[in-house]
Amino acid sequence: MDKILVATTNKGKLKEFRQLLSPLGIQVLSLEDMKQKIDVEEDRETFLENALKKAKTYGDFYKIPVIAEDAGLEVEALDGYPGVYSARFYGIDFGGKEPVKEDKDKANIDKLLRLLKGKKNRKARFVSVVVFYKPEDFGIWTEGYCYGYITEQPRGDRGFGYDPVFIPEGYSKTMAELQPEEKNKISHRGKAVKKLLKKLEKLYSTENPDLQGLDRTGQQI
Ligand code: ITT
Repeated sequence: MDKILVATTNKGKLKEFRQLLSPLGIQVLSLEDMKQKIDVEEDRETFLENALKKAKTYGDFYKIPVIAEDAGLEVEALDGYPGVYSARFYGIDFGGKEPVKEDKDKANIDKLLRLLKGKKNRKARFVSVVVFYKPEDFGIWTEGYCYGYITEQPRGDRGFGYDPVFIPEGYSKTMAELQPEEKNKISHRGKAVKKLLKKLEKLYSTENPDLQGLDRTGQQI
Protein backbone atom coordinates (compact mmCIF):
# COMPACT_ATOMS: atom_id res chain seq x y z
CA MET A 1 0.00 0.00 0.00
CA ASP A 2 1.63 3.26 -1.07
CA LYS A 3 -1.30 5.65 -0.84
CA ILE A 4 -4.55 6.06 0.94
CA LEU A 5 -7.58 8.30 0.45
CA VAL A 6 -9.00 10.07 3.49
CA ALA A 7 -12.58 10.51 2.33
CA THR A 8 -13.71 13.65 4.09
CA THR A 9 -14.92 17.07 3.02
CA ASN A 10 -14.11 18.53 6.45
CA LYS A 11 -10.79 20.41 6.39
CA GLY A 12 -10.36 20.30 10.18
CA LYS A 13 -10.77 16.53 10.19
CA LEU A 14 -8.40 16.10 7.24
CA LYS A 15 -5.64 18.03 9.00
CA GLU A 16 -5.97 15.82 12.05
CA PHE A 17 -6.02 12.63 9.96
CA ARG A 18 -2.84 13.71 8.17
CA GLN A 19 -1.05 14.10 11.50
CA LEU A 20 -2.46 10.91 12.97
CA LEU A 21 -1.62 8.80 9.90
CA SER A 22 1.95 10.10 9.57
CA PRO A 23 3.38 6.92 11.22
CA LEU A 24 2.19 4.95 8.15
CA GLY A 25 4.71 6.83 6.02
CA ILE A 26 2.50 6.70 2.93
CA GLN A 27 0.94 9.37 0.73
CA VAL A 28 -2.37 10.64 2.11
CA LEU A 29 -4.78 11.84 -0.58
CA SER A 30 -7.95 13.80 0.07
CA LEU A 31 -11.19 14.13 -1.90
CA GLU A 32 -9.83 17.41 -3.31
CA ASP A 33 -7.07 15.41 -5.07
CA MET A 34 -9.63 13.31 -6.96
CA LYS A 35 -10.55 14.62 -10.41
CA GLN A 36 -13.95 12.99 -10.66
CA LYS A 37 -16.25 14.02 -7.85
CA ILE A 38 -19.00 11.93 -6.30
CA ASP A 39 -21.42 12.79 -3.54
CA VAL A 40 -22.25 10.38 -0.74
CA GLU A 41 -25.21 11.19 1.44
CA GLU A 42 -24.86 10.42 5.15
CA ASP A 43 -28.40 9.21 5.66
CA ARG A 44 -27.94 6.28 8.05
CA GLU A 45 -28.89 6.12 11.71
CA THR A 46 -25.57 5.04 13.21
CA PHE A 47 -22.00 6.31 12.97
CA LEU A 48 -20.81 2.89 11.82
CA GLU A 49 -23.33 2.59 8.99
CA ASN A 50 -22.50 6.10 7.71
CA ALA A 51 -18.74 5.47 7.89
CA LEU A 52 -19.12 2.09 6.13
CA LYS A 53 -21.25 3.66 3.40
CA LYS A 54 -18.66 6.38 2.75
CA ALA A 55 -15.67 3.99 2.80
CA LYS A 56 -17.32 1.43 0.51
CA THR A 57 -18.72 3.98 -1.98
CA TYR A 58 -15.49 5.99 -2.34
CA GLY A 59 -13.26 2.87 -2.27
CA ASP A 60 -15.21 1.06 -4.99
CA PHE A 61 -15.38 4.21 -7.11
CA TYR A 62 -11.74 5.35 -6.88
CA LYS A 63 -10.33 1.82 -6.43
CA ILE A 64 -7.80 2.75 -3.79
CA PRO A 65 -7.67 2.04 -0.04
CA VAL A 66 -9.90 4.46 1.84
CA ILE A 67 -10.30 5.73 5.36
CA ALA A 68 -13.72 7.20 6.15
CA GLU A 69 -15.03 8.45 9.45
CA ASP A 70 -18.35 9.37 10.92
CA ALA A 71 -18.05 11.35 14.11
CA GLY A 72 -20.18 13.46 16.37
CA LEU A 73 -21.08 14.77 19.77
CA GLU A 74 -23.50 12.99 22.11
CA VAL A 75 -24.97 15.10 24.92
CA GLU A 76 -26.49 13.28 27.90
CA ALA A 77 -29.16 15.89 28.72
CA LEU A 78 -30.29 15.86 25.05
CA ASP A 79 -30.79 12.07 24.90
CA GLY A 80 -27.62 11.64 22.85
CA TYR A 81 -28.36 14.43 20.34
CA PRO A 82 -26.85 15.85 18.13
CA GLY A 83 -25.23 12.39 17.54
CA VAL A 84 -25.22 11.43 13.86
CA TYR A 85 -26.80 14.82 13.10
CA SER A 86 -23.83 16.75 14.57
CA ALA A 87 -22.71 18.32 11.29
CA ARG A 88 -26.18 19.71 10.51
CA PHE A 89 -27.67 20.01 14.00
CA TYR A 90 -28.61 23.67 13.39
CA GLY A 91 -31.14 22.67 10.73
CA ILE A 92 -32.76 19.47 12.02
CA ASP A 93 -36.21 19.18 13.51
CA PHE A 94 -35.06 18.94 17.15
CA GLY A 95 -35.32 21.86 19.56
CA GLY A 96 -36.08 24.34 16.78
CA LYS A 97 -33.98 25.33 13.78
CA GLU A 98 -31.07 27.75 14.09
CA PRO A 99 -30.38 30.34 11.35
CA VAL A 100 -26.88 30.17 9.80
CA LYS A 101 -25.45 33.68 10.24
CA GLU A 102 -21.67 33.21 9.97
CA ASP A 103 -20.83 29.56 9.60
CA LYS A 104 -22.42 26.18 10.26
CA ASP A 105 -20.15 25.36 13.21
CA LYS A 106 -21.28 28.58 14.88
CA ALA A 107 -24.96 27.82 14.21
CA ASN A 108 -24.54 24.31 15.68
CA ILE A 109 -22.89 25.72 18.79
CA ASP A 110 -25.56 28.43 19.21
CA LYS A 111 -28.28 25.79 19.09
CA LEU A 112 -26.48 23.49 21.52
CA LEU A 113 -25.93 26.28 24.08
CA ARG A 114 -29.53 27.42 23.69
CA LEU A 115 -30.85 23.91 24.40
CA LEU A 116 -28.54 23.49 27.40
CA LYS A 117 -29.26 26.90 28.90
CA GLY A 118 -29.89 26.55 32.64
CA LYS A 119 -29.23 22.78 32.55
CA LYS A 120 -26.94 21.41 35.27
CA ASN A 121 -26.09 18.15 33.51
CA ARG A 122 -23.59 19.16 30.80
CA LYS A 123 -21.99 15.75 30.30
CA ALA A 124 -21.12 14.85 26.72
CA ARG A 125 -18.85 12.66 24.68
CA PHE A 126 -17.30 12.82 21.23
CA VAL A 127 -17.56 9.63 19.19
CA SER A 128 -15.47 8.62 16.20
CA VAL A 129 -16.00 5.53 14.07
CA VAL A 130 -13.25 4.99 11.53
CA VAL A 131 -13.45 2.49 8.67
CA PHE A 132 -10.52 1.34 6.56
CA TYR A 133 -11.58 -0.34 3.33
CA LYS A 134 -9.34 -1.93 0.73
CA PRO A 135 -11.53 -2.51 -2.33
CA GLU A 136 -12.32 -6.13 -3.08
CA ASP A 137 -10.07 -7.27 -0.26
CA PHE A 138 -11.10 -6.38 3.28
CA GLY A 139 -12.39 -3.77 5.66
CA ILE A 140 -11.86 -3.07 9.36
CA TRP A 141 -13.29 -0.52 11.75
CA THR A 142 -12.48 0.97 15.13
CA GLU A 143 -14.08 3.47 17.47
CA GLY A 144 -12.87 6.06 19.95
CA TYR A 145 -14.54 8.16 22.62
CA CYS A 146 -13.61 11.35 24.42
CA TYR A 147 -15.65 12.17 27.54
CA GLY A 148 -16.16 15.66 28.92
CA TYR A 149 -18.70 18.40 29.36
CA ILE A 150 -20.17 21.41 27.56
CA THR A 151 -19.21 24.94 28.62
CA GLU A 152 -21.57 27.91 29.01
CA GLN A 153 -19.63 29.98 26.43
CA PRO A 154 -17.32 29.14 23.48
CA ARG A 155 -13.56 29.49 24.15
CA GLY A 156 -10.55 29.05 21.86
CA ASP A 157 -9.96 29.18 18.13
CA ARG A 158 -8.16 25.93 17.29
CA GLY A 159 -9.76 22.71 16.06
CA PHE A 160 -13.21 22.78 14.48
CA GLY A 161 -16.88 21.97 15.08
CA TYR A 162 -17.90 21.83 18.73
CA ASP A 163 -14.31 22.11 20.05
CA PRO A 164 -14.83 25.64 21.54
CA VAL A 165 -17.60 24.38 23.85
CA PHE A 166 -16.17 20.98 24.87
CA ILE A 167 -13.91 20.50 27.90
CA PRO A 168 -12.37 17.03 28.09
CA GLU A 169 -12.56 15.26 31.49
CA GLY A 170 -9.61 16.20 33.69
CA TYR A 171 -8.89 19.41 31.73
CA SER A 172 -9.81 23.04 32.31
CA LYS A 173 -9.24 24.15 28.71
CA THR A 174 -11.69 23.58 25.89
CA MET A 175 -10.65 21.34 23.00
CA ALA A 176 -10.23 24.55 20.93
CA GLU A 177 -7.66 25.89 23.42
CA LEU A 178 -5.47 22.76 23.23
CA GLN A 179 -2.50 22.41 20.89
CA PRO A 180 -3.28 20.07 17.96
CA GLU A 181 -0.89 17.41 19.34
CA GLU A 182 -2.62 17.55 22.73
CA LYS A 183 -6.03 17.16 21.12
CA ASN A 184 -4.85 14.20 19.03
CA LYS A 185 -3.57 12.42 22.14
CA ILE A 186 -6.92 12.40 23.91
CA SER A 187 -9.49 12.85 21.16
CA HIS A 188 -12.07 10.32 19.97
CA ARG A 189 -10.42 10.46 16.51
CA GLY A 190 -6.91 10.04 17.94
CA LYS A 191 -7.99 6.95 19.87
CA ALA A 192 -9.85 5.38 16.93
CA VAL A 193 -6.92 5.97 14.54
CA LYS A 194 -4.38 4.56 17.01
CA LYS A 195 -6.43 1.35 17.29
CA LEU A 196 -6.72 1.23 13.50
CA LEU A 197 -2.97 1.56 13.02
CA LYS A 198 -2.40 -1.33 15.45
CA LYS A 199 -4.82 -3.56 13.57
CA LEU A 200 -3.27 -2.64 10.22
CA GLU A 201 0.19 -3.31 11.58
CA LYS A 202 -0.90 -6.83 12.58
CA LEU A 203 -2.63 -7.49 9.28
CA TYR A 204 0.29 -6.34 7.18
CA SER A 205 2.95 -7.91 9.37
CA THR A 206 4.79 -10.61 7.44
CA GLU A 207 6.16 -11.85 10.76
CA ASN A 208 2.66 -12.76 11.90
CA PRO A 209 1.10 -14.65 8.98
CA ASP A 210 -1.31 -16.37 11.38
CA LEU A 211 -2.88 -13.04 12.23
CA GLN A 212 -3.72 -12.33 8.63
CA GLY A 213 -7.42 -12.72 8.16
CA LEU A 214 -8.33 -12.34 11.82
CA ASP A 215 -9.87 -8.93 11.42
CA ARG A 216 -11.01 -9.35 7.87
CA THR A 217 -14.58 -8.24 8.18
CA GLY A 218 -14.81 -7.07 4.58
CA GLN A 219 -17.62 -9.48 3.75
CA GLN A 220 -19.88 -7.63 6.17
CA ILE A 221 -19.42 -4.31 4.42
P1 ITT B 1 -17.23 14.26 6.30
O1 ITT B 1 -18.52 13.50 6.45
O2 ITT B 1 -16.99 14.72 4.90
O3 ITT B 1 -16.07 13.52 6.88
P2 ITT B 1 -18.44 16.04 8.22
O4 ITT B 1 -18.08 17.36 8.86
O5 ITT B 1 -19.82 15.94 7.63
O6 ITT B 1 -17.33 15.64 7.15
P3 ITT B 1 -19.22 14.07 10.11
O7 ITT B 1 -20.41 13.67 9.35
O8 ITT B 1 -18.38 13.01 10.75
O9 ITT B 1 -18.20 14.96 9.29
O10 ITT B 1 -19.77 15.11 11.15
C1 ITT B 1 -19.09 15.34 12.24
C2 ITT B 1 -19.55 16.64 12.87
O11 ITT B 1 -19.39 16.44 14.28
C3 ITT B 1 -18.60 17.75 12.46
O12 ITT B 1 -19.10 18.51 11.41
C4 ITT B 1 -18.46 18.52 13.77
O13 ITT B 1 -19.52 19.42 13.89
C5 ITT B 1 -18.61 17.44 14.83
N1 ITT B 1 -17.29 16.88 15.21
C6 ITT B 1 -16.73 15.70 14.86
N2 ITT B 1 -15.49 15.57 15.34
C7 ITT B 1 -15.24 16.70 15.99
C8 ITT B 1 -14.11 17.20 16.67
O14 ITT B 1 -12.97 16.53 16.74
N3 ITT B 1 -14.21 18.41 17.22
C9 ITT B 1 -15.33 19.14 17.14
N4 ITT B 1 -16.42 18.75 16.50
C10 ITT B 1 -16.39 17.55 15.92
